[in-house]
Amino acid sequence: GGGETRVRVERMFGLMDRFLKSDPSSLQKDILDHVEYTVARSRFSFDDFEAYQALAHSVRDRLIERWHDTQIHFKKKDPKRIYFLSLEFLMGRSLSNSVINLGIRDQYADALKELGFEFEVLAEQEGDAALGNGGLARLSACQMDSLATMDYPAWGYGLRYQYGLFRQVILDGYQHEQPDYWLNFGNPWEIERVHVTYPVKFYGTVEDENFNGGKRKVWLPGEMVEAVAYDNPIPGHGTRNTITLRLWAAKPSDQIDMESYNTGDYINAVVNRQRAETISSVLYPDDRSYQGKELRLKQQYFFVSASLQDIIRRFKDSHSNFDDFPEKVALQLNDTHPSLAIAEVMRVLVDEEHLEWNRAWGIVCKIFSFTTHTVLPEGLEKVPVDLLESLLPRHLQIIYDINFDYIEELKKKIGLDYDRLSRMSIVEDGAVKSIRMANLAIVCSHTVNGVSRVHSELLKTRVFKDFYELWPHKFDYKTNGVTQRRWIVVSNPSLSALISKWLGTEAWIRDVDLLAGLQEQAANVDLHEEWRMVRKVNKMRLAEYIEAMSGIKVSVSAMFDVQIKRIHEYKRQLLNILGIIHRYDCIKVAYAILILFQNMEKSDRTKVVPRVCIIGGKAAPGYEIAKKIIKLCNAVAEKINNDPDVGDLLKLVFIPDYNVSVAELVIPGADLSQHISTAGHEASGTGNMKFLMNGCLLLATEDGSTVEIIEEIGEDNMFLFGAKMHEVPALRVKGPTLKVPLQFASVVRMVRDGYFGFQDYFESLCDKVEGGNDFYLLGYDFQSYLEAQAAADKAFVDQEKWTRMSILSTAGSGRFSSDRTIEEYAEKTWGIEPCKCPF
Ligand code: CR6
Repeated sequence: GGGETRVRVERMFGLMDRFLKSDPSSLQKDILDHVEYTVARSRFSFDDFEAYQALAHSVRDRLIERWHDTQIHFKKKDPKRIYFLSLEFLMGRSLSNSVINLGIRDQYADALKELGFEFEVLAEQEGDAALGNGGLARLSACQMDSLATMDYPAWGYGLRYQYGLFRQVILDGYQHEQPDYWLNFGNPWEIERVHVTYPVKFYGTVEDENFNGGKRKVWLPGEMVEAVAYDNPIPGHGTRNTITLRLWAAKPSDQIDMESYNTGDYINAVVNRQRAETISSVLYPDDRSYQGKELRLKQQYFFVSASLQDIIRRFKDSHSNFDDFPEKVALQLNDTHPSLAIAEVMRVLVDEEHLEWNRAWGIVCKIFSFTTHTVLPEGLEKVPVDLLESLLPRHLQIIYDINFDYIEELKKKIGLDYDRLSRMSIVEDGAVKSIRMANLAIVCSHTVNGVSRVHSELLKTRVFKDFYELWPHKFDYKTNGVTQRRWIVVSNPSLSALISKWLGTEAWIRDVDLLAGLQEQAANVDLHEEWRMVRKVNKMRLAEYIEAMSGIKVSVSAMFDVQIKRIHEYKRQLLNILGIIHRYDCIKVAYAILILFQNMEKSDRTKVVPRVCIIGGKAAPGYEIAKKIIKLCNAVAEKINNDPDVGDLLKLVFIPDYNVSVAELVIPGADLSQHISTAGHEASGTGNMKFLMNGCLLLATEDGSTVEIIEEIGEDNMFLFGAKMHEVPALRVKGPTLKVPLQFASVVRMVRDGYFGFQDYFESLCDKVEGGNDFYLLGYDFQSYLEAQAAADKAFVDQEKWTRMSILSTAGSGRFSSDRTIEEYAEKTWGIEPCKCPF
């Protein structure tokens, strides 16, 4: 009876503390318990990795408490929720970030010290969760941190790939890809929800069925797999709120296979079932273009279908009328990758919930917002109709129906302009008939966001011009941002402490605009000294890493000049390398003069500002030119680093396997960083913001979000160069007739002539930038690039000036926090409000 239940509940409450304690001895006990019972090692004998595992589990326990409380609170309040659908999340490591956001980093460090362990050393044991390619995926991760910190009722949904982004291994200077089977050592940051599963269906046919005196469509699928939820708690900073990143893994379905099981070949039947798991096995490593592969489409539908079943189930728990759906649900499409969600919502509402088509359409039009991350029309996904028809026959019909109604409406508005109608159609009638996913997303979303102001301008005037003219109100932008929690507090603890000391508060960690307070101190000599000290310590840490990894010794008094990002022609790592060759050549000439005249004065050598050039990044496995750029970088490095004439004046280091953790180490140690894409090609860029926050000066073109950085810190505090965005199209038309400086021809000649070896291999690379083929304008921009580099050298010699510029960079970085981005999305696009879980 009721009495018995109460006794039981009281007993259960009595057994547990309300919250886990965070004093040193409680932490120590928890860690040792996990050594003994979770990791199953003896507390008298365990190594660093096992200590890390135990530590991680004790943090996880604390995350789970807050996460439970938050979920209960959300359920009780039932606010409008934002569901962030993304095929990629680049979370990196979780340990340091979690304890810092929970506010118990120092307690843990003290507790561990007494046990004979260093927190930092254990944190290094953790591998990266690399479930994404680059900027788009890390942006999703930063935004999750902001959503949690700002108490928004948010869910992230994605795929739990068994293989993250490939590991890059450099052999003889060439990139090789190795699989990243990251779950091998277990993942303490996820919670497997064996009971949160949904069936996902594929293939089959669509039939007509009699219904209420009419007909309706039923999809008879041919294959079914199970989606299993893995929840990753995302803690906010300075709040109890801890939200969920729910990643789906594919498992064979429990239901009896629709293909016959009774053929007698039991072993083969089981092996076939197991193939279901391939859907969530591997992340596509190409961030350039859509491949039209069936597996990719399966991944997209798999995660969309499971997420929507979950979202609709949650909605139905407390609502019975779908007309309330838009008041409770906002669906964010991170690029076009999840845009099948549109057709899936229509299918569920019409086919399963039996809403009328027009009523369902009215709901769909209110819930989706779409963010595009690309400038190139080639980058937009197009799904071949044949592929869609076989994999998702009902969805194809729905898309055709949406398109039919939309085109009829469109004709009324713009008349029978067939060119325009066909450009704007969701269906492309080309050589391969296909579905334009971006058009689908634009037609069905209430808002289309770009990722920086200039990106949005390009969308409105070029990529989506037709749509902008039709629906100007739909188009907006939210300039990207990055989280200062990870990119300053976690990765640069000494700068973080320095900032708090000089601002007299730690409040900037949640309210980053306060960083502007550093401006008034930018000339303070005491701050200068401490600032330089912090930067030097970070450079030493980076120098140690470089030596451990490559054997190259670098001097910390040299300028550390960094370009780390995916390797792409438009990002122009090649321009950087050619600039380095030029610098090398100048040093050689100066050396020759020195020998000739035996006179230091006559030689420019003393004027050379020593540099350590650092380049890192992965090339998509099928991207030949990008791979050649990596090889060229390593070939040039080999030559320069072993040239006794050069010594400490110039070093070139290629950092292998660039990922989030490497970025956390490199960014705080950089003096100068390069963001040198051909103007008009980088939709936003987010690396520039991370360097800016860390007081690294930028050498950059006026592209993407850099344009807005200039507005914040002023062009005097950075080194700008290159053709402007509006000049680029005309320059391209001029192509072969463009004047290219002599120095450019001469460095390319050196590569062509085999000065760095591998003459044949590099030929096609040289062809890409000469003879009128220089699409990315390396030759045209070379002169102004060298001038910007010279300006950086000059500024670096004046350390006082440099330090002031560095402080002003950090001070001006507040606008580039993902907190600001998320607040804009919440208010302007999603219409959601904070829902704070009480302590
Ligand atoms: N490659 C853009 O190219 C932007 C990020 C995040 C990118 C980059 O400029 O900062 O998205 N685009 O918005 C895509 O991934 C399609 C990127 O990371």
